[in-house]
Amino acid sequence: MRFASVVATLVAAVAVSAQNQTMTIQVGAEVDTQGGIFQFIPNSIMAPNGTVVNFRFSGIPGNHSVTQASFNSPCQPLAGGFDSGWVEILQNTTGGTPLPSWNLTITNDQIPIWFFCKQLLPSPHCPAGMVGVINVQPGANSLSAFRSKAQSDNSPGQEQGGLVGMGASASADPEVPSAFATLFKGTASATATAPAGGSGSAGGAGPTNSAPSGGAVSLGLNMNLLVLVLGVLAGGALVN
Ligand SMILES: [Cu+2]
Repeated sequence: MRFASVVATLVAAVAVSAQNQTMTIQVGAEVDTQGGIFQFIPNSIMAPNGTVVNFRFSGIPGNHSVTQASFNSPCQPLAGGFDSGWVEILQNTTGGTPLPSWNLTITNDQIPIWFFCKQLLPSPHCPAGMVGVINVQPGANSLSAFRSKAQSDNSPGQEQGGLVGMGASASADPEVPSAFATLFKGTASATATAPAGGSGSAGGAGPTNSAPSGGAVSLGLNMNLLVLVLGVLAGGALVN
């Protein structure tokens, strides 16, 4: 009997929230936001089937993802899970431009939908607390337990998921205003924001310039090739 009344209360609560079929989750925050940059706000919602969860990439500047995980591996992309890809937001110089956003529709509200941000720079966001859940099940795994697990995983997985996930799916990539934001999908090296490659190619200029003869030119070319290879290796190291 008591269980039935609890269920009735929950159903009523869900029905109220379902009146508005769109719910918003903020992705990333500002330095001076309580709780810091690395968070989803709110980080836990209850969303019945058909709800459109509108993720708004609002940390400016920032570079974040919404990537599905399992409870047991909070910072690793779930096989067959959804993934927004990385959305990089530069300074919004245009003012008033709509923020990048991504719509995810809930297709199974009987399972918890765990997610995290897979960004590694400047430090991994997931272990810092950038995790969340939709439809946590009462009496089962909690968000606080998920967050605790996340803290011990300092190597968030970088695989790219799809639009269709477990319990939720999107019909399109994030909408990204080109004026001040960019969408990256694929491997992490695509997002490798400058440091590795940039410094590598700058170092290549030295030996080439100091070489007057023909033989030295080919040495210079080889040096450029070496630098290129080193740059790629450095990029790979970043990924790992
Ligand atoms: Cu992030």
